[in-house]
Amino acid sequence: MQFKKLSEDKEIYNALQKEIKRQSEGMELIASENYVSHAVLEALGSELTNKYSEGYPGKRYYGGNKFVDDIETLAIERAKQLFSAEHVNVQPLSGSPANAAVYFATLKPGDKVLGLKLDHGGHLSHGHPVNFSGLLYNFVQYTVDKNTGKINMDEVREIALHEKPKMILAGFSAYSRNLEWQKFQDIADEIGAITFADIAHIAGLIAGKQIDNPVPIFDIVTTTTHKTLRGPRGAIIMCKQKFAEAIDRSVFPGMQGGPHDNNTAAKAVAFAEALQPDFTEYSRQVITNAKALADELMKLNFTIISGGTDNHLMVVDLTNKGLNGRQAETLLDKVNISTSRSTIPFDQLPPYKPSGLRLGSPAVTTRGMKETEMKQIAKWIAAAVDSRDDEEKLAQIREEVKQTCLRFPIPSVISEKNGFANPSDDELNKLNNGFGL
Ligand code: DSN
Repeated sequence: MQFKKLSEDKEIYNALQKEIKRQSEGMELIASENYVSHAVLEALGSELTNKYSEGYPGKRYYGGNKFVDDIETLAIERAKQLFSAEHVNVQPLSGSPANAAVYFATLKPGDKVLGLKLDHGGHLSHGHPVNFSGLLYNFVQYTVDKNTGKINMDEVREIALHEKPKMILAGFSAYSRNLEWQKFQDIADEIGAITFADIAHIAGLIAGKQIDNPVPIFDIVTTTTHKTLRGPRGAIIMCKQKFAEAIDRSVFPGMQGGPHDNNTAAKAVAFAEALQPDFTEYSRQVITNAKALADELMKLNFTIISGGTDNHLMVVDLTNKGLNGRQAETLLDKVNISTSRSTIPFDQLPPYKPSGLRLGSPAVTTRGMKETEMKQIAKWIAAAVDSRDDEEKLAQIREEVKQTCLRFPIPSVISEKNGFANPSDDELNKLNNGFGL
């Protein structure tokens, strides 16, 4: 038996409708999340999911790939244009597999890599001992400076000259300052190391020309496509031509089988959107909003690691507020504000209930929110923390958050009303008030 439409599968349909409602009525401050456009959702839900395409355009191991070749070639060309890349592989299924493919292409097990420590803002796949990266390779790590909360490039250089890693990795999942790409490259040149940047968090801000682009400088750069870049879940690898063959071989047949062609199409759509002038405006507003949120939180006596932000995110040290990141995450969920707990540099608490909370502005900016809403969000966070045992006050905040969210619709709201493939022009136009389409 096949379902004629999703609503006939009541269990999945009902859960999905609840999730759409949650996204619609909730303030999304998870720094790595965003809302894709209706066009990206259409590509994701397309018949391309039916196809197998192991290999690369013009060199497939299955028949019937003429149009998939066209789509993958478009995705590659658009990504090259967006990031000024010499070579792009658009097949990685997500960030960690992309990073794994980079290591497999360039290192042997046991080789030394220098990367940012996880609790200082790094990522699991940058050498954490429980991750494949830390298990297979010999990672040494740099940290942020205890006083400034910022990466000190003199210290990175000192460690690099002493340790002589084969690869230097620059990138983060919880660091709010700009990285000095050229300084990383200069240090790598001194010791003959490969440079690898993971720009998963800031790719959209780079594409929107608000943050310097490491792609023309670094040997290899990976990014996920679903964070500030506002595309489907997935990743890409960009590299200098001399690494192209090794990277492609590492992704397929080294790491992966058939690419997800519906995701490839959706990536191509997102890249085309990011090439438009309004994406520059979007990424500028993402940073403006993050700064407004950080400034207002600091006025309300919250401690922001490094004293502010240059990008879309910030890490709040909650120590002076008498609750940990896990408690804050749970508390804010109660008032429809989604956040993610975070370690802070030199954290005294364990990662499951760390001292910090990571906040980000990409999703709320896509909905069209600006500085006024950011200041209000900071006030709601402060009020929720101050009134954490007052259920009545929390209910009042939740209602205010919900009413604000409903004024800024998300693309998926369309699917709830009219069926996924048939939004009315009016509904599509309404989203143009924000940065949704
Ligand atoms: N899970 C992502 C994040 O939240 O930053 C990184 O992989």
